[in-house]
Amino acid sequence: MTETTPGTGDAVKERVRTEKREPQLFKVLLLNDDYTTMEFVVHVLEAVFQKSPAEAYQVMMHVHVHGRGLAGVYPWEVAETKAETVISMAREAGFPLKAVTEEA
Ligand code: TYC
Repeated sequence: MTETTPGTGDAVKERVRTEKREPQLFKVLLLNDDYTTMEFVVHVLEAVFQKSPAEAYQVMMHVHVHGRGLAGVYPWEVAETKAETVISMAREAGFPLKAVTEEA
């Protein structure tokens, strides 16, 4: 969609609407499993999602009890990168921890 800018005489300016749409946001969710240690999940939440130790513990316990929980909300590319970082850290450490993204 385009708009015209009034008050410019013959030189009517046309502007393509690029910056008016909000960036689409995505949730990064952690999933529970029986093998990843609580300590490792807390570490990931602090390191990748900049949670305080208390927040990280709360989110980890929410995932442990309810099966999944919100680690953070980001633009698409950031959300995908964080989910991949979680998975590669977990595989490196030998844990099956999963992280998924979902439209916010
Ligand atoms: N359920 C795991 C345990 O009891 C802890 C855990 C929490 C694992 C959150 C994954 O996303 C997770 N060791």
